[in-house]
Amino acid sequence: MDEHLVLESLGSHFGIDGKLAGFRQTNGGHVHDTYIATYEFSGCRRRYVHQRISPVFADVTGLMSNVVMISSHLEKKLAEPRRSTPSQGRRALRVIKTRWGRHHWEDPDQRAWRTFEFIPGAHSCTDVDTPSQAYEIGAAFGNYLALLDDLGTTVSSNTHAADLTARTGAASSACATTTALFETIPRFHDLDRYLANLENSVTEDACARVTSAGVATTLEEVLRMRWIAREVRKKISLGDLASRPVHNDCKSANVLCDDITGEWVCVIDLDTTMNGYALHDFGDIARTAATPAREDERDPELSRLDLTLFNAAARGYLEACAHLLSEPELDSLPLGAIAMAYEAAVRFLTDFLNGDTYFKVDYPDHNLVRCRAQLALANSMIKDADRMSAIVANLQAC
Ligand code: GN1
Ligand code: MG
Repeated sequence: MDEHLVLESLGSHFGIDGKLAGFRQTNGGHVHDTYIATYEFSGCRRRYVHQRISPVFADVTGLMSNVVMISSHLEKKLAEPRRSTPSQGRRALRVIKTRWGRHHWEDPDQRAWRTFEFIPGAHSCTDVDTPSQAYEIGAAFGNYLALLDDLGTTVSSNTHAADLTARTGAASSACATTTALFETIPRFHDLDRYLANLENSVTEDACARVTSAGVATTLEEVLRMRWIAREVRKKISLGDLASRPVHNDCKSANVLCDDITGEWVCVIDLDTTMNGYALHDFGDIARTAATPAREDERDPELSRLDLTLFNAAARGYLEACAHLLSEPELDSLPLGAIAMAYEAAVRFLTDFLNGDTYFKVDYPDHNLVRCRAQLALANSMIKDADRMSAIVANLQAC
């Protein structure tokens, strides 16, 4: 069905009474399609975010039960009067239900759509140029981890349990203490899995791209760096890293910052929040907020770690959550930075070889460009690994 016709009908499915005045697509996010729609209600205008959910999420009911559970938990926590974190102006995402009380709606082509309240006066922090911006990104995600720390102890029989019950048909009483987050994408940060996928893609070479210009050199470099996967596996197999609710996609663009003060307002894109390791969250913060280069920078000289930005981002993160992290977790954070830049490189190269079926691209070799930028960043982080460790050690001592 034509996308515009679907967009025009969304207001009626999501119980938005006003008249649609217009919509625009945003360019944030590599997997979902996101639109900001304006509705008119007797002379007033109100905006909503409509999102078409990517098919990479196989179970939308499970996904949305997580999103609703997390956002209502965050809303409650941010409203607590005695929070040590100033929560004025801080917000949680609000999901708009369909007219039938569900959290998503399927269009005639079985594509799932959801709707959020629009958060005015804030922007997504795609570009990070200053230490104060880097600090806010770190602080937003550090607070996210801290706010979710008691998710397991405060949520009991709730929407999540009810949704899962509806889906699985399980007796609802059995879910009274269900708190585990639904696993929206299994083995999401398993580098070995991503490397195995890459090897399959090389063997299949579905789009005859393996022999295209320069690909062999990039592929060799990626494979030479697979020791990073071994290091992460080793660290995790020691068994002393806590598995806790983490965001799992802590890129700077997933933080909304106030248009005037620049302070973080809201963490968005909760879709991959699952039990996992702090090193992956911290790693993505460093990958996106500790370099002024964009994820798809063409000049490898520019895709490098900036230690001033790193220090600021790490400070923001650790001020908010270091008290919850164990010594081994804190020690693992710099490896997380290297691992996440490398993981992104592996995934972008795989998708390039597969013909760009997972990440949206703006031009034909976009995923290859992204891969090379992330490789350059990973290499720069490897060179500065000791400095990153010293910064983390120094900040945790504060
Ligand atoms: C994807 O969709 P977006 O842009 O929030 C991806 C992340 C990657 C990121 C790279 C579900 O996130 O894992 O790190 O691109 N999300 C999924 O920018 O695969
Ligand atoms: Mg995401």
